[in-house]
Parts: sequence; structure tokens; C-alpha cells
Amino acid sequence: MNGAQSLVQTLVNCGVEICFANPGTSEMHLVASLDSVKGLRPVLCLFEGVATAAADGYGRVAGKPAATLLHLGPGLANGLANLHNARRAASPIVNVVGDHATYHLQYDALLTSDIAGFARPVSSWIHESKSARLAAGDAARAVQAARAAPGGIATLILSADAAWNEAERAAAPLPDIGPSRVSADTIEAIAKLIANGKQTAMLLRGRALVGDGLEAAGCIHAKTGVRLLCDTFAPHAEMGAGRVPVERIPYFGEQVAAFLAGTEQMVMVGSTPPVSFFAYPNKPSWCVPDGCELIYLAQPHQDGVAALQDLAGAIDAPRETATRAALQLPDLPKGLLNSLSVAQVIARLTPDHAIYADESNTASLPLMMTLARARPHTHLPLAGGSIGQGLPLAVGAALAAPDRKVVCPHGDGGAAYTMQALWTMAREKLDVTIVIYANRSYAILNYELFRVGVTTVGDNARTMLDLHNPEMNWTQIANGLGVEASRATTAEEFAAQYESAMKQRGPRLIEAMI
Ligand SMILES: Cc1ncc(C[n+]2csc(CCOP(=O)(O)OP(=O)(O)O)c2C)c(N)n1
Repeated sequence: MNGAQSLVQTLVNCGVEICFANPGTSEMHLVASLDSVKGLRPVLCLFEGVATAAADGYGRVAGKPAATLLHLGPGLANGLANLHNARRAASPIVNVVGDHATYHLQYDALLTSDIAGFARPVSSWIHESKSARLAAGDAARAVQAARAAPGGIATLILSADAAWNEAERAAAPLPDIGPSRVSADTIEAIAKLIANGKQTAMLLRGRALVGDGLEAAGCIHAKTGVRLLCDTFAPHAEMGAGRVPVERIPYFGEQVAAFLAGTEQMVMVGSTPPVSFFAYPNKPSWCVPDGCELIYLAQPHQDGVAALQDLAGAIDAPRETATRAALQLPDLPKGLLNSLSVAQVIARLTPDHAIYADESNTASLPLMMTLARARPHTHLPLAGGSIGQGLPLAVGAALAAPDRKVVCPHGDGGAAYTMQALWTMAREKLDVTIVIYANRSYAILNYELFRVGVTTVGDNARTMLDLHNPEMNWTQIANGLGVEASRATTAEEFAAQYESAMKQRGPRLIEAMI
């Protein structure tokens, strides 16, 4: 057994099942070990930003890490923007990054770089593994670090000679560093606080927005009337009919301030206080109302689900809540195709328990409003604001949940960043329906231009925000990457194409000419 085999076998021993890869020469022994070691499914991605966002999507849905396999510093650097998004989502990921052989580094060959330096801002754990005999233990520690609550990015840098030299054995999994329990004192104090009659909001994030966490929050709401809120880009939420309804905080800072006006105390559950996405001249960045008290029920590394359940018990909340989102499907629209009619079709025709890998950008408001009363679903948005995540996020989600339909509503500008994800969808036959909002524009930036205070807009500035000349043809792009595609120009055409996509399995792209 060589170091690469011991590392890959250790990943398998630790429950890692999938590896999103774009390898090079320094990773050849790792690539070879994907055959000699059984149990790690390799998925080739044609750009590292696809690999890292796919690992994010997988981690958010599976609740456990995938591995990535990246080529030296430049390969990792290509994946950084989507590792930034993954870090914001607290997704568990194990990056395995190849490096030159230890003795080769002194010559400063072309691909030599500061890999740890690239890794630092996005990683919660970094280690350079330079010995074949230690690689297995290092891999076990990497998985433990990625799984540590609330989930983190572990980057293991493996020297080429550590991969090809003789190793002894694979390592066993290490214990999970699970979420810590919130103290009884904290529960008691907050139980008193939410009974004090003040206007209270509870800001939920992480596991608190799914399954038992959401149910317990619903029970607390039923007893006390606290507002249940989530961040605009809460990385993972369960929504739709039958679920406990949670209000989503709006995007722009002044909207957030209005939305939160009158809140006297805010209880954080795995979340941090809301701030505006950007600063704008003469507008507030801090969106918490003056005088509002901030209280932490659970910090991100703590067990927010158990804390909500304990709190529900402490206030004698009912064991069930009757407050549920109602199913209210819109009628199929006719005529004009725009972000609202697209949303109505999606809400009407998407089956139960779909997963939305959502980068709909300026089209998101009508989509969120209609989906709130659509069939139950999982929502995975752009968690860190770095566009170009949605398509590969859908890849990871589809591999984590092969029995569920994945829908990927996506702005055309952001989709252009990681369009290579379509090729992986075709190769892996993933059940993903992509809707491209073909507005031929960086539309959001047209608003932002005025919001930051620019008053004169010249031709050069305009061309920076416009995606005509030439127009991307998304049906041809998809076809060229192996994905069946069609173009819709009316609501009726879109409905017919979307309905057929919902009935078939496999990747399908619809270019919605809004
Ligand atoms: C990595 C990265 N680069 C640039 C931006 C700035 N940016 C934010 S939105 C946007 C345009 C998005 O266009 P599109 O996806 O077509 O959505 P639309 O605004 O048209 O709805 C850009 C360039 C960003 N957020 N992240």
C-alpha cells in the first residue's frame, strides 16, 4: 500500500463516499488509487469551482463531507470562490490538494506556490502531509475537522512523494466533535426572557431550519407568538406546505430595518445578527433596531436543535404546532414570460420534496413568495454571495439525493461562471432541471449602480452590466456540453417544457427568455 492508497482507504473508512476531482500530475497516485481502493466515487469536474461548489451542495444535503481532489495551488485557487460560499454555509468538505514531491520544492518549478496560503482564508483546518506513513492519520484528522460542528473546510496538502512512497495501513475514523449542549442555565434564562411580553424574534440557522429543529421552533412560536425568522441566504432550509412557516429577512438593509422595526429582543439560534449585504452612502449597515437586545440561545457550534427542544420543554410549549404553511398552488400563467410567470409554473409543477439549488438573483423575490406555499421542498441558496455557484451546487445536491428532483433556477450571468457543471450533469446523468433566466443582463448591478450613488452612467459603464453583443445561446451551450435543452418565450411554452422536464429523469435545461 502506498500513501495515496492509505489516504483514500482512510477517507472511505471515515464515511466519505464521493470525490469531486480535477487532477494533474502531482495527483496521479491518488487517481490510480481510485481503482485499487473501492468505495470512493470519483466525479470529474472540468473546473475546480465546479468541484468545490458540488462538494458544498453534497455537504448541505448529505450532512457529511465529500472530498475534492485539486491540483496544487492553482487548482485550489480556481476553487476558492465557491469554497468561500461553502465556508459561509458551514458545509463540511475535505479538500485533498496535491503538491510537488518534498525534495522538488527547492527548485521552485513552475507550479510551485504557497498552497497553504491559498487555503488559509477558507479553511478551518490545514495540514501539509509530507510522509506516506502519516498520510492516513492526517486524512482521518481532516475528516474529523470537516465534520466538527457546525461543519468546516479541511484542506489536506499531500506531497507527491508522500503519495507514492510505501505506507503501512489505512486509519480508522476519529470520534465526531459534535455540537456542544447548551447549558440548562442558558435555557432557563431565555425561557424567562421570552415570557416577558416584549416583541421577540428568533433568528434560526443551520439544523434549526430543518426537521426536528424547525418543529421545536414551531412549538415555541405556538406557545409564545415569537416571530420565526431566517437570513435572506440561510444555507439550508425546509420550506413549503405543511412546514412550520419561517419569515425570510429581505435583502436590502433599509428593507431589513423596516422588517425588524419594533423588535425588542432577538434570540439567535446558530445565527448572527442581521447586517446589510453591502454598505451604501447614508444607509445603515447594522440592521438591528436601536435598543433591541441580542440573546444567543445557541452559537453555531452548539446544538441548536436540542436547545430549541429544551426551551420548548422549559416553557411548557405544546408538543405539536398547528401553524403550518398552507398549500396554495398558483394557476398556470398565460402570455408574458417574466420572473413571476416562471415562478408560478415552477411552483405549480414541481413535485414534492424537490431540492432548489437557487441562484435566481433578481428573479428570486417572486420565486420565494410562490414557493412559500408550494409543495414541501429544500432550499439551498447562494450562501456567500459569490455568484457562479448554483449549477455545481445542483450537481452535489443531486448526487447526495438521487431520488429527489433538483431544480436550479439561475441568472444567466452567474451561470456563465461555472457552465462546465452541465458536462458533469450529463456524464453522471443527474436528475437536474435548470431554468436560465435569460435577461441578458447583470440586472442586479443596474439597481446597485444607483443605490451606491452613481448619478451619471456612460456607455462604458452600461456595457459592464449588459450581456448582449454577443448573446449567449444557452440551448446551444447546454447541447454542446451534453445536456438536452430548449428555449421558452411565452408562459405557455415554458409550462409545457417544464412539465416535460418534471416527467423525465436526467439533466434538462430551459432557457427562459424573460
Ligand atoms: C464572484 C463574483 N463576481 C462578481 C459578483 C458581482 N455580481 C453580483 S450579481 C452579478 C450579476 C448577476 O447576473 P445574473 O446572474 O444574470 O442575475 P441578474 O442580476 O440578471 O438577476 C454580479 C456580476 C459577485 N457577486 N460574485
